Amino acid sequence: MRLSLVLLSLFMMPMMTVQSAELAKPTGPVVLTVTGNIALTNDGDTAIFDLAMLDALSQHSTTTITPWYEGEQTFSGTIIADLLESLGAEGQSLTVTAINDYAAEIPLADFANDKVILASRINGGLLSVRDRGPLFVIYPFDQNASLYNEVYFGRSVWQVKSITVH
Ligand SMILES: Nc1nc2c(c(=O)[nH]1)N[C@H]1C(S)=C(S)[C@@H](COP(=O)(O)O)O[C@H]1N2
Ligand SMILES: [Mo]
Repeated sequence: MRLSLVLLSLFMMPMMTVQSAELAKPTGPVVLTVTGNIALTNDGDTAIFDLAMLDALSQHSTTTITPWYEGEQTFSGTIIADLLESLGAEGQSLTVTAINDYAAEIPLADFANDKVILASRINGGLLSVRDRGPLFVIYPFDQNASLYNEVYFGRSVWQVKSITVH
């Protein structure tokens, strides 16, 4: 009896591993596609997210001056480091691509040094595409003055649609 239980659990283990490598599927419109070196997927070898899935990950708010809006604004959304960790992402950098196909290369070190978010909200309301949404990479410029320059502005991709980990 005990032996058969041990054998059963040994047999089940690889199945459980396979199952845990599956990410829930989006039920709403897909707002983000993540590809590349990730361990968890839900659509072939990619991970696709609706807004509810992004909202279910750790959230953070940053109140800051930016070059794109008048005065201080409060941005909130998913902490990119936590999004990457939740997918078992590994590598050196991200390529973040926008709806208009603008793309920027972001070293993963940026996410270890500062709480960079994939903002979905501005002052509590959804970022519309017209307002550079639905997702905008926001650095905490007001927390770290060394971010307020062209290098990080260029990595501040708005209207984000996909991320590749490599
Ligand atoms: N979607 C998108 N994000 C983008 C860009 C772009 O062209 N498209 N340009 C980047 C660069 S290189 C910079 S310096 C800033 C420029 O913002 P601005 O065009 O409002 O000055 O946004 C960054 N984010
Ligand atoms: Mo730029």
